[in-house]
Amino acid sequence: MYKSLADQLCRQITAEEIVAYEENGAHVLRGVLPMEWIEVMRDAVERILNNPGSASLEYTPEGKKGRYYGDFFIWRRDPDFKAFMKDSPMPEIAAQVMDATCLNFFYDQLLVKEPNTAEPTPWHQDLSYWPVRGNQVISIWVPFDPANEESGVVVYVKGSHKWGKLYAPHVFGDKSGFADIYAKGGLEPLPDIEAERDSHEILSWEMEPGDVLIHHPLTLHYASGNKSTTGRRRGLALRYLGDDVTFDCRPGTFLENEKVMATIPAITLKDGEAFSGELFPRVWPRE
Ligand SMILES: O=C(O)CCC(=O)C(=O)O
Repeated sequence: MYKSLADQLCRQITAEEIVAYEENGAHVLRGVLPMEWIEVMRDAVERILNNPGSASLEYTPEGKKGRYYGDFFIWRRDPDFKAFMKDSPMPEIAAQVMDATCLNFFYDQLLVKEPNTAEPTPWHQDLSYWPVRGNQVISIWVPFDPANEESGVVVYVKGSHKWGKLYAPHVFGDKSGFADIYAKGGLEPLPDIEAERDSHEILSWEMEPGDVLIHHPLTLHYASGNKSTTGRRRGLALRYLGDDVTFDCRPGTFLENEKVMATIPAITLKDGEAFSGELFPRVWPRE
């Protein structure tokens, strides 16, 4: 048990919650994470913000107000991030929701929006960016501050994971310059969901620390900038892979993103192989 912190959920996940996730492609789980983990991770997030990693991106253009900070694979350099993905209740959430017998960890992604940050997270499906095939894939989004209309909740197009579509990735921020990589995938462009929002059923939940969001990798989602003048919005997404997931070496994924790839060891998996090894460790069942 890491630093004597609980590895147990604060409560069991209900069958209704799992059905809601399966039907809608996203759901909120209220009050599942012990506050002691939130406190450890708030300090850990500050360490990363003060010492950005080489894969990190500042999505807010220089000279503009606020800060939208993104970072990836942080667990590989920070022991608290590592413990959080492995020894906290997080893997149990993924295993229960997907009914998975085994889980490998894919990666963590920090998404911090400081007060007065205009830049949104654009509409996207996570799977578009990933060299992944399979259905037992889940993202768990954890807020370390209250997330609300003002500070920027994650919003979802209900049921979009069942549309049978994999759209082209959408570039995050103006500066990331990955548009030509993503174009290689030859995927259908994403419709302008923001312009046609009224024609979709949008799901969103205001959240408190201790709550988490779960979403399927094909569910379309978005989050506004942080309009609050005082409230921070620090979020962390953990991605877990279950039993049916294999490596997909199609073009146009983050495998071609030099900034991310420079921070991790070379991926030696072959197309169709299960994720494994030091980079994608087995985290469930627990050791
Ligand atoms: O935190 C955000 O702004 C968006 C989160 C997100 O896109 C994700 O977790 O996949």
